[in-house]
Amino acid sequence: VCIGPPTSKDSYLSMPKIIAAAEITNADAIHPGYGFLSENAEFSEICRDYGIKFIGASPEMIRSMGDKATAKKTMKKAGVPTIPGSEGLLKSVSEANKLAKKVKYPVILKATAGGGGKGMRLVTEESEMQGAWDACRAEADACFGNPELYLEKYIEEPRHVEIQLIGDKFGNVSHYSERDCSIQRRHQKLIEETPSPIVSSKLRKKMGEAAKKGAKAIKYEGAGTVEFLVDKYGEFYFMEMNTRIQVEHPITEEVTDADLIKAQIATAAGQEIDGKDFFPLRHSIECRINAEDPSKDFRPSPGKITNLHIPGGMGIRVDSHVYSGYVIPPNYDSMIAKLIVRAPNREECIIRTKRALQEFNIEGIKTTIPFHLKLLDDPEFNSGKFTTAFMETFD
Ligand code: MV4
Repeated sequence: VCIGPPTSKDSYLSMPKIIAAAEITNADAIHPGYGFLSENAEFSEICRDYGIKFIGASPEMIRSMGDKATAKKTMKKAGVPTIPGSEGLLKSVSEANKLAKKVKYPVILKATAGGGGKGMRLVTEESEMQGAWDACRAEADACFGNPELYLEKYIEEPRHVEIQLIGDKFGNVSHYSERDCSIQRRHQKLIEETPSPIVSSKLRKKMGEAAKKGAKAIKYEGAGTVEFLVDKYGEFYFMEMNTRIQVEHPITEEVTDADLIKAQIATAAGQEIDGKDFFPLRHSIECRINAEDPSKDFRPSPGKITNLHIPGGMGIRVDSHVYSGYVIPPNYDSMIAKLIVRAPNREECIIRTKRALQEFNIEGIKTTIPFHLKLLDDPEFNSGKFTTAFMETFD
């Protein structure tokens, strides 16, 4: 169904166009994927009004988790560990100064409407607070139309570890263990793995139970992910909750043998789940193959794929829509494929991922494949002892 011109604003982000496509095909439900309208409360609400099942969170859930200060308050009340800081929104810069003194510098100012890295300012001492406050509020207002901020103690060199969940309408919630997404560049994930090299089976159980407790408190339905920061002492703290399926969900499927999209559709259709949890049976790594030039600051590299060879064999999964002759338009996200590899353990998984990346051949455009090959040879990556700061020193 043609939903409009290439510009996303007039097609994939146009609610009337998507609803019209659903109407003319007599669709019972819409699976929103990730990005676009997948976490849009208004769209979730419109689907409900039109009697089309939105395979995603309710508008109320999207709104409550989309406001980060409210989400944090809700999780704290449910007994999920949170980072010390303000109880909700900051009223003034003097309140920010008072709280920063109490939790001790460094602290971080965060936009309540933010998330994913936009609208944040690190503050290392009181003399920086006023400037950071003004800049952060202005950025938050410009980006999200909401200048409200909250404050947290800054966790230095943390790991990003997230827990996958599925909930049903009967209040049952299962967790599917964690994914480690610590390797990011400008808040864009490049590679994800599970299990996390820093998560013991004891910590996995604790984080899984905490995420489930939070999800049950809000009667969460469908697929969701609770993001945690893990500090160098192995303490974990709630950061955000994503009310959608995520790009990196296949690695969870590869290690748990679960089908997360099937579980999403089943729970959206009102089926009951047993609430049992899923634990990793092996290791999995995902490399995001983007049409970008890593030697030119990862700048987008759209255009025609003139020749393509996709790797295969044992433990290799490639999720992609591209083929030889395909033209990557400049209008959308640059991710063109996901290479998802599974193996009995991390060491073998890294070796197998390197083999698959060497076999991958994409001609006509630049991709992140050379970057991944270099990363997988890095001693720090191989040791498993890296943090979210890793990319700042990797070149
Ligand atoms: C933090 C933090 C340290 N301390 N909060 C970045 C994205 C947004 N979701 C929250 N982020 C962070 N919040 C406190 N209190 C460090 C980050 C952060 C980060 C987190 C996960 C993965 C990569 C990151 C890169 C830079 C900063």
